[in-house]
Parts: sequence; C-alpha cells; structure tokens
Amino acid sequence: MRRRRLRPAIIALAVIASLLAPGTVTAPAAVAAPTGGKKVIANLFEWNWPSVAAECTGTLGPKGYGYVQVSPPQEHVRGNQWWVAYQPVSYRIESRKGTREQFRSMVSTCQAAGVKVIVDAVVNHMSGQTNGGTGWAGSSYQHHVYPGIYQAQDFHYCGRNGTNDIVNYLDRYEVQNCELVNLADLKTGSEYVRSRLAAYLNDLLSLGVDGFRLDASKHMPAADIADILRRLNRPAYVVQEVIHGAGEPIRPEEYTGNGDVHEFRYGKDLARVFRSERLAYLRNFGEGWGHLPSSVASVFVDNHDTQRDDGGVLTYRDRGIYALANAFMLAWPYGSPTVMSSYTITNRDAGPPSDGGNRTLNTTCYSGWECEHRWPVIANMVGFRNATEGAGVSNWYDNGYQHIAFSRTGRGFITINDEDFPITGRSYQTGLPAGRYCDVIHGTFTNGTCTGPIITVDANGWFAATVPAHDAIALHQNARLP
Ligand code: LM2
Ligand code: CA
Repeated sequence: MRRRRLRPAIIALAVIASLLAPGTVTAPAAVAAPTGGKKVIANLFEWNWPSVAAECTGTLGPKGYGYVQVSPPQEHVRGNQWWVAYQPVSYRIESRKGTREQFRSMVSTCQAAGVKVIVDAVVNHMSGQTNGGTGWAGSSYQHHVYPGIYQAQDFHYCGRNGTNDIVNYLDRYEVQNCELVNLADLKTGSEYVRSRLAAYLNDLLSLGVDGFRLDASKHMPAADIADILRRLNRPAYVVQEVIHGAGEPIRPEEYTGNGDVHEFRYGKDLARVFRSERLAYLRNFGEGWGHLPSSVASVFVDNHDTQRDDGGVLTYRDRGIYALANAFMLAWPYGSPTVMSSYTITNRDAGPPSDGGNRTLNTTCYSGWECEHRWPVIANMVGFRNATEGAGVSNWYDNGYQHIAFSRTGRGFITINDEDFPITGRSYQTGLPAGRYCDVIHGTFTNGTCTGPIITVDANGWFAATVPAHDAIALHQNARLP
C-alpha cells in the first residue's frame, strides 16, 4: 500500500500558460441522456451575459463545447455575495449579470456559435431574508410575500424545529417541506405554484433557452418536478440537483424519470483516487462504483458548492492534478460531463469581480477568473470527448498504481501517469489506425497542424513514448495529421 507523496510544486501539465435530441422525447417534456453531437457542458459560474456571449463565440464553440450553463438569471436579493442569485425575488430576467435583452442576445449568440444554453433555475424557494426588502430590479418583497407572484398561502410552514428550517436529512417530509437555510419554501404541490414556476421556465424557453439545472431538486418531490415539466411548451434538457447522502431516504434514483441527475459521488470518489488511492481503481469507475446509470448521470470534478464547501474534491487550486482529473472525466465514457469555470475564491461568500453597485464585471480570464474551461488540457480534451462519443473502452492497462491507459475503441487513446516518476521505455497499444497524431495534452490541433508533440502510431496500432510524472498523452481521430 502506498500513501501519496507530496506533489512537486511545478507540474508539467500546469496549464496556466442533448444533450439532447429533442426528437426522441416522450412525455414528460424533459430529456435525459444526451444523444449525438457535442455534449460537454461548460459551467460559466457567475459570468455576466455579454461575457458568456463572447466566450461562446471565441472559445466554447470553437473548442467543441455543446452547452454553456449559466447562473440564475432571475431578479434576486441585493448584496455582493455570489449566493444572492439563489434567493429569487421575482422572475424578471434582470440580475447583477445583466438585463433581459442582454440575456436574450447571449442565448442567440451562443446558439449561433453552436452552443446551447442551460439555465440554473431556482424553483424550490424564494428569498431567505427574514426582513424582506427591495430586490435587484426594484421589486419589493417580504420573506413570504412577493407582490403579484406569491402570497403567504403559497409557501410551506413545516412547523418543526422552531424555525421551519430543515434539520434532519433522514426525514423525507422535513427535507421537502421545511426551509433550506431559511429560504421561503414554495408549495410545489399546489396548482398555482406549479403553474407559476412553469410560466417562468416557459418564459426562459421563449428566450431560446435549451435546458435547465433544477436547483435544490432534492427539496421537491420528484412528482412535483414531473408535473411542472409536463407544462413546458417544448422539450428541454433537464438536470436535477439531488445530492446523494448516505442513509438518506431521498435518493437520486427517484428523479431519473424527470431527466438527468447530478452524481455528486463522482467528484468525491475521483478526488480520493487521485489524492490517496490508485488510478488503477478507475477501471470500472461509474456504475461499477454504485453511481447512477451512465445514461442519466451528470458528472463534474467540482461545482460551485463543492469547490467551496467540500474539502474532498479537486478544484482549480490543485492545478495540474485538476487538469488530469478533468482529462480523465472527458476521456471516460460515463455520464454527461460538466467542466467547471470559476472566479478566484477569496472567501466563501465573496461574489465575482464586480463594480461598486455589485454589477458583475466582464470576465478577464486569469485575472480574478480561473477559466478552467480554457486550460489547454481541458479544452483540448473536449475535442477528444466529441471524437470518441459512443465508442467503448478497450486496451485497458494499469501498472497496479498510478499509471493507466485505455482506448476509446477505434477513435482515441489516453494514458495518464500520476506517478511521481516518468514512465519510460513502454509501448502502448492504441487500436488506432496507423498515422501521425497530435498529442492533445501538450498540443493543439488546428488546420491540420499540431502545436505540440506528434505521436506516430504504427501499422499494428502501437506507439512508444515517455510519459512524464503527473502527465498524460492523448490521441484521437480528429487530431490526426494529414
Ligand atoms: C443549492 N442547491 O440545492 C445551490 O447549489 C446552493 O449554492 C444554494 O445555497 C442552495 N441550494 C439554495 O439555493 C447558496 C449558498 C448559501 C446561501 C443560499 C441562499 O450556499 O450559503 O445561504 O445560496 O442565498 C445564505 C446564507 C445563509 C442564510 C441564507 C438565507 O449563507 O446563512 O441562511 O442565505 O438568508 C440564514
Ligand atoms: Ca421544498
């Protein structure tokens, strides 16, 4: 048994430098299991709308991302914390990230760049401010009154725990009918609330949106979500946030009939493997580890919550190892991957770079913003994912410890060496047609040329190369030199 070593400060990899086929939908109007085309999601957390639009055109489209996930667009409470977005005050599309017109324009720009838009939809609750106030766009509200939208009778009052708050996650009723951190809990069982939530989602669809991440899904019965989704005017990709908790009665599996579900165990397990176990264990990663069925699993190395609150995941702070973990995620055919893109976290509550009025500033990558989705290793592996979509795994190799390799049959090959030493003098069976391939971990393939090393695969599918410590080599059919 080996314990992991200290990591070298500089890592060779350090990278600074349908989902849906709406056609396949049956009722309900939600679509799981992206089929065909580009499926990788970039989560541009807290980016403003003009910056999202520019990124779709400049990076996401060209690099092959199929989707961008954006932060909640509705009016929210005032404040400079990032989490104000998770406290809706009205369903006006007017927030620190931009206006309705900027949002609409962002959606059409992204789609023109071949990138569909997924909105983080906050539908379980409204604000958590006990005293009420005035929202970002000027709407006044109280904790349980949102004039013209919701009144006192539209909320749950679970009458437990003195505060109405959720305390016991082992109690299904409490988790779904009490308040999550004091957030006014919508009566999602009621006809009116369902119709109002559906109206919000339909408004977003009218602006061209393609899908929804349903925030706090665990806090709503799956049947309530199903009912709301049945009211959508057209099919949309749906991914639900249901955090698996050991021993809890509410299980992610209950929600798979509505669409995809976030698989939170994935990032935690992957981090443990990279930090203190063996990459060799990844051979059956996913369903073999008790995770959700691949067809409905939404996976990520970290998300906006886990990168703050869960020391057990890898984040941008882990630099090269984070890039390697994302490379594995993008190479391994389990679930639908989301690449997180963060701003630099200075403290848990701090919002993104903003002006004096808390308006989110345009994004400047690598200056206050981490832009993980642009890191060359990660961005190039999106192309690998697209090139290998649908191909199985073959030629698995591991050395029993931190060196692994596998093919995506006939289309791609990756080897990851997370040992503290280089692996020399080995040949690899790729199963790929003979040819000269761009190593997309170290080079970018554009217009038939490779900016990095070229790997020659022989007539029998083999190549020989040295893989440095904490590094990788990846080849795929769409990065083959003429
Ligand atoms: C989510 N998924 O279920 C989001 O992914 C997560 O980021 C949200 O929490 C949460 N559910 C509610 O949508 C965040 C943040 C909390 C924050 C809430 C509401 O992690 O810290 O709570 O948004 O803005 C904050 C304060 C909390 C206070 C609450 C209400 O941190 O102390 O509770 O506002 O005022 C009294
Ligand atoms: Ca609820």
